[in-house]
Amino acid sequence: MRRKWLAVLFGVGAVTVVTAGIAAGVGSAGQSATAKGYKIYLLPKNLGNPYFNASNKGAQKAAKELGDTVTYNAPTEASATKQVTFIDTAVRQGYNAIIISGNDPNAVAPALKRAAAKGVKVISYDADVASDARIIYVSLPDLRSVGFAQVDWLGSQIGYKGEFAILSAAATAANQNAWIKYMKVALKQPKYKNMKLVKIVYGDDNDAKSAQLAQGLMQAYPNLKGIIAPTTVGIAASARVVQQANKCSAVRVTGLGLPSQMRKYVKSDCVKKFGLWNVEDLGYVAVQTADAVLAGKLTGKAGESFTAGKAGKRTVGKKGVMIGVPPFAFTKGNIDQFKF
Ligand code: RAM
Repeated sequence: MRRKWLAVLFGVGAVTVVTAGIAAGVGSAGQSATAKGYKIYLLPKNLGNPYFNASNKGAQKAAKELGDTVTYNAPTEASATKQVTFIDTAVRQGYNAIIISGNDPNAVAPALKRAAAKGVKVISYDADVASDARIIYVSLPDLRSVGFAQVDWLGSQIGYKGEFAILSAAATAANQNAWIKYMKVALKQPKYKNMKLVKIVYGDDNDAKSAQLAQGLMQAYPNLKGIIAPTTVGIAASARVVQQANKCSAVRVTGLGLPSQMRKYVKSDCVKKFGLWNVEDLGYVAVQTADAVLAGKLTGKAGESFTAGKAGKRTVGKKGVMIGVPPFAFTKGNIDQFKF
């Protein structure tokens, strides 16, 4: 499986197989008669982020199918401290499960443990939280592959040579930090020896802040050849800034982006290649998982598996990590196939 995903990630060979995604195909036919009516609280890093809105679309489809209710709410700022208030509120309001993408794995852990002590089932998705503060992490594609791929996407566009910077999300986000860690591992390979990481900046998944940081990077590093933004907010802001500055070919932008936000930059040849996964499907699988935990079908033990509705079989791995979705790479040749 992993090898196939890698092929998809690095090339574009198998992409058409999964074009529409699972959630996109879930319509009224998927509605089940067994309305259990669980109340699930979906708590992303922040509101107003198109990535999480897309995850909510898939989440609502799963909820409809299962007869559950999903409430989607979060702070407007990608702040862990602010997420704590939302966790406490969800508990007070009698939610049966919380699905969270953490802005900081540890800062939200005590509140999540308080929730668990009251019988609330805690699942993380997208960005993990401390492993003892959740039952299952519905994970993104293999972190190492995603980190390595981003370095290669940039390298292949700049002749594997020159200075580049990383524009990330919150400095404490577990998903971004894991990818950055693997980018640094990748950079030790001989293939990348002439690529130099000059700076890492954190835009907190705030569009204005990320744009300002991208501008600052171009000013501070006149020889900058590229920006890797492992965040959908950061890559969209960077592409906009670079295009406005007429620097598309001088400073290559890549990383993780939503096809819907990046399409215009790809069409104008400003951005050549970037990646992500089907984020609607991620939300869909997360709700399916929460429902299965609530129904007692999953306890988070390695080796357990279940059918995540139309997404098919998913298996819990070590430390409760369950890969939710496979990765994709996007280019001008395939971007129109992706609607999220
Ligand atoms: C942003 C968020 C999210 C991340 C994507 C790639 O929308 O930081 O957590 O998974 O980018």
